[in-house]
Amino acid sequence: FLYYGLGLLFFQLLKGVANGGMAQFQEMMRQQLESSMHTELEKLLDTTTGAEREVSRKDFEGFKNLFHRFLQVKGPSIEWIKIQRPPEDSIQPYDKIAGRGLPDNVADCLNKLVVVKLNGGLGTSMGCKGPKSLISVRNENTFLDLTVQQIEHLNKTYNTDVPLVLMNSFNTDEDTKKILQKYTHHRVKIHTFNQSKYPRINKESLLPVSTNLSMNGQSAEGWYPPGHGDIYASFYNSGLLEQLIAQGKEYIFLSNIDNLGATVDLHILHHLVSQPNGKRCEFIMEVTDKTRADVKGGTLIQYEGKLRLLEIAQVPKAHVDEFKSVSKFKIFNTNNLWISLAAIKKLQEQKAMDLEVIVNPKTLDGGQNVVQLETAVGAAIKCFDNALGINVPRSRFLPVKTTSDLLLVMSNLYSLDAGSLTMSPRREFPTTPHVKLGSSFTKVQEYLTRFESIPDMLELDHLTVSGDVTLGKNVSLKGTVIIIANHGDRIDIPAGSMLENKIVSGNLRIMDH
Ligand SMILES: *[C@@H]1O[C@H](CO)[C@@H](O)[C@H](O)[C@H]1NC(C)=O
Ligand SMILES: *[C@@H]1O[C@H](CO)[C@@H](O)[C@H](O)[C@H]1NC(C)=O
Ligand SMILES: *[C@@H]1O[C@H](CO)[C@@H](O)[C@H](O)[C@H]1NC(C)=O
Ligand SMILES: CC(=O)N[C@H]1CO[C@H](CO)[C@@H](O)[C@@H]1O
Repeated sequence: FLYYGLGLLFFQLLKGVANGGMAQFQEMMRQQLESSMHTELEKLLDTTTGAEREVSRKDFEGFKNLFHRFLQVKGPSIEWIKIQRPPEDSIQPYDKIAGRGLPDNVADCLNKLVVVKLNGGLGTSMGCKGPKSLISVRNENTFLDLTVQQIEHLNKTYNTDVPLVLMNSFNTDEDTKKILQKYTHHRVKIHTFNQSKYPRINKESLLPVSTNLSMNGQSAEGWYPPGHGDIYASFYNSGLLEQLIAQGKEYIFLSNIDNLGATVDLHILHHLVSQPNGKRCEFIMEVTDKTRADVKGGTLIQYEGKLRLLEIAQVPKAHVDEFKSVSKFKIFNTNNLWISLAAIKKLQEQKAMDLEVIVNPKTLDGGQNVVQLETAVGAAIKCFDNALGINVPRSRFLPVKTTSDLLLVMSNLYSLDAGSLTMSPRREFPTTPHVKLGSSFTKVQEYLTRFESIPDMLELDHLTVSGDVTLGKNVSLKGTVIIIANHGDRIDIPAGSMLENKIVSGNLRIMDH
């Protein structure tokens, strides 16, 4: 039933009244829910005063809109039969764009640009406390350090003034700001703003679970940052969007801070700023060829005459296999996006940003079942004029989500130059190896203790490590290497070992004596 298990009581009460039929009944119930929600939100606002009340009031406007659309959704937002292949020129190969070369006025292009990083996430999935962006990824540099170095490098090379904007969440704002002090003397201007803070709602009653806005104790569990689609509203509400437009900025380049491949690409930037008036491109999504590892990624389709992002959550069950196939949907969204600031402002003011609502169910520590309503930033592509996909090389998609990803970027497969990682020319194949580290490597701290130094991986194709395994200094891995210590066993790979196409299992101990 549409509104979960909710309102069984309502249903009994209203059944008699709702002779006019199901539609009318549903509409009554929807209005009832919405007005209860509004009452609860007012009560929440009354638990605070001053600036916090002002911020929450703006956040709640966005939440009301999202909740309204959540209640109205009647079935899947996509009709499968209406999906069309995007027209030939709506997803352009990167080479075609880069082939046009760069103009003399690169600095002019750069001066219109703002780099925005999504910095709302915590390092929890990698066993770290605090913001994910503060995890060290390479030579003691954090994600944030690398980002700052990249922008500083642009500023120095082209004598420009590209600001960095971080979208923080209430989870990351305080820790991030402390760290930002260390960049005070760097040649890059850093701005931050907060994502919205929305109330989690009870799965049955669909009402907020917290009774106040406090982030202490139990109440904190009742709040969440509503996904990266929130950037449009919170950027606008922060006043920063307006401020940057007033400074002559025209576009943002937005990406996840954990995507180390998301550097400012001058060819894409030039393409964006050089479109003739009247054909101004307001939105570019960088997509890349799908491999079997990315079958769940969102893809671009043509729908009702516009480019649209299709996410797996929107796909009817019967078509999921089709969606995952590499032959029918060949590309996926890297979440590297280039967006016109003026267009965001316009759409925000017209309230025309109707992003699909993502319903994310959660269970709180106390066992309460809640849902949080979210949106995805790329879903906005359908709202912008002359939107374009650019099929970029895989190297622009280098997300670090797990310690397996971390092992790759820490290794000699990549070299680091002015904050950017590039694949070593000494690797003969341009593909990255497949690395699968087991659960004893999940937490960064533990992973680090298990590698005395990062192995040489230049000639590696595939690595699986599982169980209680350690690797000594200066180990070299080639071809396919599988190291498995079963329960109760332990394997220490001796320093200086070279493993090529080897399976290591059983017990192999090296002990001090
Ligand atoms: C951002 O969120 C943090 C944490 O909730 C808060 O301390 C800070 O005041 C917020 N900043 C703004 C500008 O509202
Ligand atoms: C906020 O609500 C929580 C329960 O959700 C309660 O434990 C706490 O005392 C409340 N705090 C304030 C300041 O009212
Ligand atoms: C590392 O191991 C390789 C063989 O795999 C060896 O040739 C090299 O000398 C060793 N380097 C050090 C510093 O131990
Ligand atoms: C924001 C910022 O620090 N901009 C600097 C970039 O570099 C030029 C000189 O290369 C400085 O003049 C800017 O202040």
